[in-house]
Amino acid sequence: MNILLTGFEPFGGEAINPSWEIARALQGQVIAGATVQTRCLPTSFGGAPAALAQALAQVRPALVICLGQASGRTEISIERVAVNLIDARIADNAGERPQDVPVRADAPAAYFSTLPIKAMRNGLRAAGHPAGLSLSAGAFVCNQVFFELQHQLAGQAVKSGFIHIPALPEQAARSLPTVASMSLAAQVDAIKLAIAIAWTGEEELASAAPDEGAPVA
Ligand code: PCA
Repeated sequence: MNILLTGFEPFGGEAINPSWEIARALQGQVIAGATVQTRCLPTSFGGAPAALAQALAQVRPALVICLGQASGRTEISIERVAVNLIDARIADNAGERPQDVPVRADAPAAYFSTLPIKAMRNGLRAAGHPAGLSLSAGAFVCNQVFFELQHQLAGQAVKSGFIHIPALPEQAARSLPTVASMSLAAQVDAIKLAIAIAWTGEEELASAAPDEGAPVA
């Protein structure tokens, strides 16, 4: 059994993207009998969907979690919904900045995560990791990949979804105004636990959702 865990290339002028650093750190780990296989996706609208499709075909995962950085988020941010919209506020790594176009013209307006998101949030919090649910993955490459992921796996019995992660302390130290941050070690621990809950856990449907969903990527 394989678990696919993806991260992204650095983007927006950064030299590092913690989403890929986390994935790299977990490559090959065995979690409850399943092996974590990782891929680094290009932060470009033109390149990311094909790279994701290739990763799905090669790894044939039973669970997929895609990671992306959203500087400014204050917590491990488990995305609920991918929208069929691209509206880039900055250029991607290929210099493209598409605006007000669908991810796929022939697809629904949105897809929900099929991960046990509340069980993941509750489990992370119980273990001491700041975590929450998010109602928007933004309209940049992360949302595109999340939408593509859910579209490409629609109708299959493969749980899949997206998690945004905050800045690293060294990134926050360079940003003005400063933003919330979490060390790479803490992020790795949190994502490892999130994978374990997603892989083995059931959804906690009745669990209350505190106020969540405000910040976007
Ligand atoms: N974050 C961007 C794209 C790549 C990444 O790590 C986003 O939130 O869309």
